[in-house]
Amino acid sequence: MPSSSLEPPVDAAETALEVGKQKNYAAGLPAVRVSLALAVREMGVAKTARNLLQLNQVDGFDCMSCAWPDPSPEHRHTAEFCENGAKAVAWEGTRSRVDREFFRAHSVADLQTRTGHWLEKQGRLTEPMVLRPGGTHYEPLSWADAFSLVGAELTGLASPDEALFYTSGRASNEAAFAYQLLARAFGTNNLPDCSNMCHESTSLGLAETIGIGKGSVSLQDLHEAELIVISGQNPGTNHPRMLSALEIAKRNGAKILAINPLREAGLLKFDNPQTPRGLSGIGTELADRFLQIRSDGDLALWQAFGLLLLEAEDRNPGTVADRDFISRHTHGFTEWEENIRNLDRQKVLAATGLEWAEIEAAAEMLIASKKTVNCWSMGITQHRNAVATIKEFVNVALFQGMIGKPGAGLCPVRGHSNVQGDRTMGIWEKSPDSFLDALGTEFGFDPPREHGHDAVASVQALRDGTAKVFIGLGGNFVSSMSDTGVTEAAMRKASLTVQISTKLNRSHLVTGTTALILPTLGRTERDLTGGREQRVTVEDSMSAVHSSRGRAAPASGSLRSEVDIVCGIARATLGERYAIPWAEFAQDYDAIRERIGRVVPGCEAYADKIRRRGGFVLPHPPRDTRTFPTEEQKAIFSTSPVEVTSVPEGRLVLQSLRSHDQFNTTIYGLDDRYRGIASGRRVVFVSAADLHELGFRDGDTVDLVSEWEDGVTRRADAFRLVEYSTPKGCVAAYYPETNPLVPLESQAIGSGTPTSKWVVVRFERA
Ligand SMILES: Nc1nc2c(c(=O)[nH]1)N[C@H]1C(S)=C(S)[C@@H](COP(=O)(O)OP(=O)(O)OC[C@H]3O[C@@H](n4cnc5c(=O)[nH]c(N)nc54)[C@H](O)[C@@H]3O)O[C@H]1N2
Ligand SMILES: Nc1nc2c(c(=O)[nH]1)N[C@H]1C(S)=C(S)[C@@H](COP(=O)(O)OP(=O)(O)OC[C@H]3O[C@@H](n4cnc5c(=O)[nH]c(N)nc54)[C@H](O)[C@@H]3O)O[C@H]1N2
Ligand code: SF4
Ligand SMILES: [Mo]
Repeated sequence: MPSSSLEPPVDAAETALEVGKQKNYAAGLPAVRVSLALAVREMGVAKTARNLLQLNQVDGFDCMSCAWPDPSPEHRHTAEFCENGAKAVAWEGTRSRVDREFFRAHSVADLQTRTGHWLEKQGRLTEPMVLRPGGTHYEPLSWADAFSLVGAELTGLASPDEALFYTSGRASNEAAFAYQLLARAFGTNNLPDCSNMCHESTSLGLAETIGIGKGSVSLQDLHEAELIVISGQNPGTNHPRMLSALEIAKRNGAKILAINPLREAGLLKFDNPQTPRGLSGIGTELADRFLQIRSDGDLALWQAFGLLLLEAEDRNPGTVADRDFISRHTHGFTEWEENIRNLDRQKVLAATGLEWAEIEAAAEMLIASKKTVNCWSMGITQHRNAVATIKEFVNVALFQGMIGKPGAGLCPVRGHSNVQGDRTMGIWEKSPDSFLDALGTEFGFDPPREHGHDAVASVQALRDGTAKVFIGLGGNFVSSMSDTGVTEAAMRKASLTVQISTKLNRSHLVTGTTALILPTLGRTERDLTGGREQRVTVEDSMSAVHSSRGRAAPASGSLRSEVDIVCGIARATLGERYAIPWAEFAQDYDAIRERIGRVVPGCEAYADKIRRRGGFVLPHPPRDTRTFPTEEQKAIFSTSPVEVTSVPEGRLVLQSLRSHDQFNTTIYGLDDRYRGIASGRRVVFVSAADLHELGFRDGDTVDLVSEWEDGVTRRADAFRLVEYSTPKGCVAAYYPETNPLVPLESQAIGSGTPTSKWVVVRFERA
């Protein structure tokens, strides 16, 4: 079969690629230097100072980068942000603009040859633009015309289920609530979101076991923990302020166990640039033990931990297991114990690539700890066995009674700053009946009950012609989704694609017959919708909800807020249907918050609660009262078989991950400082043993070819091999460049998340 992938363009500057030494610490002075240099270049000196001083402050705006929580108001610094938060602010606050002259000068065909980095670097979008059927260039149009165009297309569909309402995790709670209401009042649950590609496995694994798909810890728990386990996460790059929390925990005596195929700098040592110690380079050592695990070996590892904990309990009854917790609060312990006692150690060694003694030493850390926090991110969720792995985390936590007590708990670390909030607000293709009932009662209609499409199913529906309109509330669906070739071909079959965006990206260029760009305000900007100063609200990774208000002048006078745009589309599409007061919503976001308060569980009196200094924390029954809202009203022990997934001779397992200089498909620059990469992104990190065995050398250029059961060959060409410390058989390269290699149907079991961390590839000499 021929290659299925269109190759996204490659940056000409990549020829300057340099490979240096991998770092063994994160942050320090370079972090300050790099972030300030980028901020000043993009925003100028005065705006840099103004913006950064409001970042994550109680009366300022919430960092739009990751979902890491803020310390309580009294513990906040004047500079409560990290290098990557500063980069995100600078990127949004840039002085560059993409206006109608820009689009006149650049045809869509021309823009398709540019990289994602180049596209976003051109600056902020300034006014609504349309690409008409057969058109070569985007042209300006009025907001009124843009809304009627969307309304006409949506109302002309044969079924509401032919429309897809995608959300990226930056949308505020108010925008998200209005958006899901629009989709459901229109008649569909097709609400795919970036969560489908991200922490869906977490949401499912936790909902099925503890009854709620969210983490059970607060920042305080992290500070008080005796042991913090960090699996499948690179906090130094992706959640940099987590390192401050780890530093506090270490000072309080915590131990850290890190589990990762790569020895990420931010897991090893933190030089906190806000302390003299950090600036002098003394810093804080982080991981006390590091397990360099093979890809997707975590399920087997945690079953081995389970076994070793059971055996330790046998030796010293009552010292490891929390019998009281198990008997009062859990279900299924006996089956789990039986499954674990039969564990095949050889399978564990094969799956993890670790020595039994290393696993034992790590298990000793769990055995010794009375307060363990278990953290994870994409290295766990984007695997075929992700849901089973997360359930195994839960098993071990339940055995030791680590849920609902201070200093302990489960800590999935979310990605996008408001991805968790969007879910709370009903951005979910599978929202439960209880939510739909409340929504229907509040607005006087019967919401559709049939589950909608998730991200993968959305591509399939476009591909198969059963979906025709795609609306993106933020994000860059084309580049963030798996199987770029298939996804792009599917998007081109749409009749209309609409992107509500701040910056230009590939999703504006790979479009349906008609395409719209609707430019929106960012978090940093003053929102004067309805003639008054509006604020929005967001929820972080630890369920804390608070408000966010930007102060900067908008990038252009024509920008509209996300709320205003959603309400505009709703009015043009639904008119007076169900008498939903869209105009009032856009006039005063408190009108939306009032409805949120009546529909969303835990948000009663929402409009009042978010006025509290620092906001409020949403209820979480397992954390708060050790009640588990499952069918059994107990936490569930589950059993899963361990599969050792082997790959054919000469093949390798590729994981796709983030460099230090990107936020998802937003590429700030071409460096990955901690991994020693400069001026380029087309690299593959590979072990010395694999290089030797396959007959390649560091510095060789190869094409990556992925192999999947459908027999289709997917390629991504011209990557430089970089010898690196990674387990034999496991290689790594950046996303989104490697998305052409991830087969659409390669998904995590149950959650449907693309297996971005598990792609079988071979190298071909370029
Ligand atoms: N600066 C910055 N911040 C971000 C983002 C960004 O792009 N840039 N993205 C945001 C988003 S949306 C998200 S979801 C998060 C992502 O945050 P992370 O999950 O930290 O992101 P990745 O770069 O995908 O890193 C995955 C990590 O998992 C490890 N890993 C891969 N496979 C396995 C495995 O099988 N087992 C184990 N134990 N580890 C494995 C990898 O080596 C890597 O360290 O970050 C958020 N924050
Ligand atoms: N191979 C591979 N693929 C992956 C992953 C991986 O690890 N490997 N990770 C997955 C994960 S975890 C995620 S979360 C997804 C991310 O998928 P998305 O959320 O779809 O992608 P982003 O790159 O975050 O979106 C960037 C765009 O968002 C727009 N934007 C920025 N700020 C705002 C705003 O305030 N409002 C609006 N309306 N628009 C804004 C800008 O136009 C920008 O170009 O990618 C997934 N894809
Ligand atoms: S840790 Fe995340 S939320 Fe905090 S400042 Fe850094 S990027 Fe922003
Ligand atoms: Mo994510």
